[in-house]
Amino acid sequence: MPVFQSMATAGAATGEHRAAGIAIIGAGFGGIGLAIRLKRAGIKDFVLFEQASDIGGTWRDNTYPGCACDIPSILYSFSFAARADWSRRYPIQEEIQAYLRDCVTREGLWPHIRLGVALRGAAFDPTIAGWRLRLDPGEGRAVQTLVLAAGALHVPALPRIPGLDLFQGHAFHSAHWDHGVDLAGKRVAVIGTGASAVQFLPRIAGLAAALTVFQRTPSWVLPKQDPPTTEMGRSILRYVPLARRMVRAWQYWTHEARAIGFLGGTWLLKAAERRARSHAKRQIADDATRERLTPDYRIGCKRILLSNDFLPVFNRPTVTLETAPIARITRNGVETVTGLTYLADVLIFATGFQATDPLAGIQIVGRDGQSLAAAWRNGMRAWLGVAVTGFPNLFLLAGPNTGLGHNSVVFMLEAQIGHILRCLRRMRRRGAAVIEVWAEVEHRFNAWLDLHMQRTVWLSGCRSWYLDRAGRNTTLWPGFSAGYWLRLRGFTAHAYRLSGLPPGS
Ligand code: N01
Repeated sequence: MPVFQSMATAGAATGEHRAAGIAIIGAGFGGIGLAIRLKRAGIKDFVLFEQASDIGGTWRDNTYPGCACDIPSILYSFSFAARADWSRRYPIQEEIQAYLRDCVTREGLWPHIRLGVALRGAAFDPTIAGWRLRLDPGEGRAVQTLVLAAGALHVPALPRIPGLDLFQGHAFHSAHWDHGVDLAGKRVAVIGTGASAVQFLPRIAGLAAALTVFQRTPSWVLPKQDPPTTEMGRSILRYVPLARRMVRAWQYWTHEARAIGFLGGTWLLKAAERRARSHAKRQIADDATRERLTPDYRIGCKRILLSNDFLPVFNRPTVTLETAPIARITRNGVETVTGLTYLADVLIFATGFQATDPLAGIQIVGRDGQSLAAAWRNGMRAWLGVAVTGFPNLFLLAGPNTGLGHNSVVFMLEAQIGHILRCLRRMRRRGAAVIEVWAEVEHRFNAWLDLHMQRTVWLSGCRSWYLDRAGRNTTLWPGFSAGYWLRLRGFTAHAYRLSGLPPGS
């Protein structure tokens, strides 16, 4: 079995020259969750490096008006750090950010966190059985285990439109909202109508003197049932843990059932489309406008959006929906291919993130001198999103194919965190210096993944950030999240090779 034999070259130091400790890169949901579990497990030799000046990840970065989550609060939080006093069914950005900061404080994690330190590169060094890190500001550091928890939706994507740098007004990306720009009375142009735009457009539509929305592809929009929580409800959740667990379980399984549609249950998707159409009918007065806002692809192919106030934005006389492709950006506006120019004082890019290339800025060099970028030149691949062959002692959080379109990604992160802990424990128990997923195991898993992906709605013929340049879905899990959890549960010892073991073991 040549694949297995090739791993014999994985050198492993023994004795006193081994690197020690764990470096976690990124203090968002994933990094913080892992840090909590490590500390509670009595493992203290870990550092969390965060390039920004605060923790929170995407919930720190995205501060656009109306920013909120489309997964209920009780699910979009750690099962091991439950909170009862969410103000609404769906959490708003400020609350999630406060929750994460609260977790860090309560769990005593601040001493483990280094803010303002970015990982620029990391190379696996077999002589120390660990990773040599290149950090910025410049310091070198060696650790045994590296966990990349940088997240999937953190590198803003700017469209390749001619003239981007010509614009003389204020321009910013929705993920870096410029709160210093007052939109009142301004001519505002917004490019993109995805999950972010749907949330902030209703908040700015009433402010701007004229708002032009450039839509390339319409999104399916369903109503958002988002009532505020009541004092009694919050008290029950706070004082009756069983009730909290039951509500969480109910929310989890009702969301989980939605996967049936994404995984081939077309009847369920058709029912959702009917609901979205009648939602649009209730909300958009003009038939022609409604038609332009109605997708022609199957619901779920792109992320389904939840909103009660996005579609009515287009009933306003000051709002223009432009669906002609953009030809160029000029000094003072946006020009379409039809020759129309929309003058703008402010240009907002709601154009999403580089989800299929999230680690592009970090040079990771594995066991044989191969970089992760080279290993992923034909698209991201990992074993269950957590480990990559050729990259020993490296774990990913929110790695390839671990995103969800139907349930809470925090659940997926918890499954990954539990798995990493089991790997670390086993290494420590066996005295192993190196752990690496077998190439054959990763290969078989990806063959399974590609096969199962075929029947999903995400490959039914739309353009979305789920797909990479080659049209392969490298972002979503093609199954039930419970199935993912089951696969990572238990140590799955067969998947890994341990080396650098003490003599005689
Ligand atoms: O980004 P998007 P987003 N010319 O990629 C358009 C998460 N999130 O920031 O559809 C014209 O969805 C593009 O058009 P098209 C969530 O997972 C979560 O809104 O590619 N238009 C699209 O309309 C979400 O899915 C929450 O044809 C161009 C838009 O820009 C993810 O983040 C809230 C263009 C990009 O939409 C990303 O959402 C917010 C061009 N050249 C975000 N290039 C929660 O509630 C791109 N577009 C948890």
